[in-house]
Amino acid sequence: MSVPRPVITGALQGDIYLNKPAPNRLEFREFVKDRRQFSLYIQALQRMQDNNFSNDFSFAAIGGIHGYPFVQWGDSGNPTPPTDPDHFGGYCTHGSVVFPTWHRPYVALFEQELNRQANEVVKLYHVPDLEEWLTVARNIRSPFWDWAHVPESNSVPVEITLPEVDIIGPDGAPKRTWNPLYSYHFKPEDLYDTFPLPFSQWTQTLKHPTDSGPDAQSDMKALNQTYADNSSQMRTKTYRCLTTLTDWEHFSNHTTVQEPGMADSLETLHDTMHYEIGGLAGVYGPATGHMGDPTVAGLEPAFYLHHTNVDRLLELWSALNQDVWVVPGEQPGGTWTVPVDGILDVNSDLTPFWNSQSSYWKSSELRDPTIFNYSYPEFNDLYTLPAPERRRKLIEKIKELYAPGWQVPSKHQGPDYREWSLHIKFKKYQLGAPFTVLVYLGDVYVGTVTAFVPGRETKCANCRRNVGTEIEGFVFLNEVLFREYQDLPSTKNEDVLPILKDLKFKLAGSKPDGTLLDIADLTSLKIAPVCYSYQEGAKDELPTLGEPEYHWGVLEGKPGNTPAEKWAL
Ligand SMILES: [Cu+2]
Repeated sequence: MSVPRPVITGALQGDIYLNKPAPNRLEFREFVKDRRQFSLYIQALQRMQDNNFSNDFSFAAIGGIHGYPFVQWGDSGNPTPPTDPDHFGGYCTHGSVVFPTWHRPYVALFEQELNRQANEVVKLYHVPDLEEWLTVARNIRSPFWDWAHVPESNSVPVEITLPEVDIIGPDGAPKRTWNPLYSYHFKPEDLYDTFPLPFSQWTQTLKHPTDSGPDAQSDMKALNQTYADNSSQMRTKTYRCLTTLTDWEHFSNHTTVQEPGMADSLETLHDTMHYEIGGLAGVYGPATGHMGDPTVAGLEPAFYLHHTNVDRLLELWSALNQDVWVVPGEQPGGTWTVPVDGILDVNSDLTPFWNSQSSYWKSSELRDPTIFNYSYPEFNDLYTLPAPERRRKLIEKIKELYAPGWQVPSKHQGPDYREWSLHIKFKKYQLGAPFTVLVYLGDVYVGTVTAFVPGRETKCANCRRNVGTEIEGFVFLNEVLFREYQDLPSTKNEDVLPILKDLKFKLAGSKPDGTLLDIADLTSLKIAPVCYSYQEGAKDELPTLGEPEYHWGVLEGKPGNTPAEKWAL
């Protein structure tokens, strides 16, 4: 071995605090308010993007770990890609029990280089307040975009939509510069021309492409519209995920679990945000952007704002479920180093993330993010509290952040109150393309469940062995019921079931030849309305859910209608 292997340490610099074990990763909209911090972040990201693919710590090389160009990173695994056409050629693990823990060192790797570059950039500064700049540089961490915390503007952070941004330059004067969050511009050595169509013809990453031709641009209006239409549902989904799931199988990934969990997994929430940021052909625009396809998503700069937040949600959930961590499970489709359907557990190597010259990080070592020298602000001041009090404070914070923004009308409150949702399942590889199932009540859009899967022309070409892999998610109905049916007498079966006859389902996404997908194409779709009694509880208590009652077969004549006996198959 001639060149040392890249070892993931997390950010190397950072100060010691009394109220937290390591510097905070900050919410992006808070993060940008510190102009020094934002200026260093933008320039650090520019330098990462300027670096060449041959540098393991360049933006392109880090992004390429996730999927394309399907090459070895950091001397991990075979030097050549898997030859089996059923075998996925990236290192990322989706649909498996290590989805949350694999992405933890991945974001830490990004953050490690971001912090290092920020500390290089600050050396160029010759300003009177240099001490403050140096402090900011040492403590800079990868910010998270808390997409479930909906701002009054109901829009995405403006900084990801602008081609240029204003920063403070090394001489202390304002400076306008190109925005590395707007897109990543490919270099020939990134091998982007080996990506499948339409990605091979695009010289930069796109969010909601204006078309599938070579001149496509990002349509930021479509991005904001998609976010706005989904934000309230995503907030409800995030709240239900954090407060109702209590085991790793349901929480960690989107693959169907026999016993229903009543909320989206962390990965399912994450999948829909990939669609919201990248776009899928058919709803707001005509083409799928990079974030919508896992083989190229790691090259979109907003990926890291999103995945830092996914890591934070993992931390919030883990703090409420301290005895729960990775359980054994399969890796459908395999990865660069994991065989198809290989069994993974808490001691599996999270390749390609070296923790020394000869060993990899394992999920068992990654329970506490302090190991990568970062923390989250929700935990500040809680570290020294006794466990029960710490838990109560955390629940209170989660409720403040995510308890649904809509109110249960007073006439519906009480012991008879029921929550309604749709349990949605489908085979994720059935259409050979990423897609999302859209739910409407009458003509009112309600929510979606997304298949964040590679397009057919990728190396996971046929995925025949995993063609049966089923994923699941939920769409919550009470908000739209209360808003659109104000005369609704109660949330009991006899009052709600007749309304569900107004449900409509559509599909967004396109075939490799560009033609739009239709809901009728998704023959594996199964949809069942489900309800349960629901009590919110005190501000520092988790909600209580009653036994779920499934209403199979009531969507007669609609896509996905499934009789009870076919549901589990
Ligand atoms: Cu992702």
